[in-house]
Amino acid sequence: MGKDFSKILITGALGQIGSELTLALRRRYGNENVIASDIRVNPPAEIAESGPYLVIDVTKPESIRQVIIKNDIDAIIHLAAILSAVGEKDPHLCWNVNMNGTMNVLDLGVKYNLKRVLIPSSMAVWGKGIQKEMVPQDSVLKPTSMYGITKVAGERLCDYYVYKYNLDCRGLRFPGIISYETLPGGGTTDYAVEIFYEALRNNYYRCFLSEDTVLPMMYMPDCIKSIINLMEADFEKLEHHSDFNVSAMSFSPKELANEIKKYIPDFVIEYSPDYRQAIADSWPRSIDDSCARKEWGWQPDYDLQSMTYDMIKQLSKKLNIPILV
Ligand code: NAD
Ligand code: AKB
Repeated sequence: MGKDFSKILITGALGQIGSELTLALRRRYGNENVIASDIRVNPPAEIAESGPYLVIDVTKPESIRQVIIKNDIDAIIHLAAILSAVGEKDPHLCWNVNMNGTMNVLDLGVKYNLKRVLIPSSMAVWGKGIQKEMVPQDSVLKPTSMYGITKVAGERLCDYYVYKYNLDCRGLRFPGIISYETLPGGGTTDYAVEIFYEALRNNYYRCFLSEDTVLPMMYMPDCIKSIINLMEADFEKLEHHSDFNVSAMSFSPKELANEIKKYIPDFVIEYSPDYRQAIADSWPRSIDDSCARKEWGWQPDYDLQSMTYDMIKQLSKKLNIPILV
C-alpha cells in the first residue's frame, strides 16, 4: 500500500469532484505534482493559483498526449464526463465525451506506460432487473439512461485494458455525491445539494424527485478519501478493478428534508417529479460495498445526520446566512 506514481493529471478537474480533489491531492502530493485540466478556459483562482492548470478536451487525444509528454505524467484521474440528466438531454454528447474520452485516456495509458489510471463509474450502471436493496457487487447491468450505458461500457473497457494490456486501471461506482464547494454538473442526484442552498436562502425547495425516492449518497470528504485510498491500494490485493461498489448512506428527499428541518424549522418542501424521476427509479436504493471494504479497506465516515450537520454549518458560512448548529 502506498504511492508509486509521481505526477498526476486530472481531467474534468473543474467539476463537482475535481475541484475539491485537485486541492486535496495538491496538499497530499505537492502542488506541482497535480496538474488540473478541463475543457473550460477560465479556472477559479483557487485551482489556477495553487498549481498547474491546462485546457484539455478529452475527446481530442492529441491534447491529452501533449500534456502527458511535456509534464512526465505517470498517473491519470479521469473525471471529465457528462452526467445523467444532461446525458438524457444530449445522448450523443454523452456518448462522445464519456466513451471516446475514456478510450483516449486508456490508449494513452498503455502507450506511455502510465503507472495508474483511475476512472470513476456510477450507480447509474444499474437498471432493469436489479435487486433494489443492497445491490451486490456482481449483478446484472442493464441501465436505461445513456449515461448508465456509457458507464457500464467504460467499466468493461477498463477491465479489458487491465487484462489485455496489463494497464493498472481502477474505478468505483459512486452514489450521488453531496458537497458545498462546487455545484453538481447535471445529474439526477443534484437535488440533494440544491435543497441545502434553497433551504438556507428561501426556506423552500421544489424537488424534482418524489418524496419517497430513496437513493444511495455520499458526502464529498468520503468521496475524496475513497479515491485516494483506491489510488494507493496494492494492485496485487485487488480482485476487482474498475467497478468497486462504494456506499455511505441512503435516504429519500422527505428524510433529507426532515433532517434539514432540525436546523431550519420553517423549511417547506414540495414535490414536482420530472424526467429525472424515471432515471432515479431505475437505480438501487442501497449498495453492498463489502468487496471494497475487504479488498482496499473502504469505510465511510459520514451518515445522513453528520453530513446534514456539516452541510448546514459550511453553507451557512459560505452564503453568510447565520443558522444555529
Ligand atoms: P461534473 O459534471 O461536475 O464535472 C465534469 C467536468 O468535465 C466539468 O468540469 C466539465 O467542464 C468537464 N468536461 C466536460 N466535457 C469535457 C471534455 N470534452 N473534455 C474535458 N473536460 C470536459 O462531474 P463530477 O460530478 O465531478 O463527476 C466526475 C466523475 O465522477 C464522472 O465520471 C462522473 O460520472 C462520476 N460520478 C459522479 C457522481 C456525482 O454525484 N458527482 C456520482 C457518480 C459518478
Ligand atoms: C448523476 O446523478 O448522474 C450522478 C451519478 C449518480 O452518477 N450524480
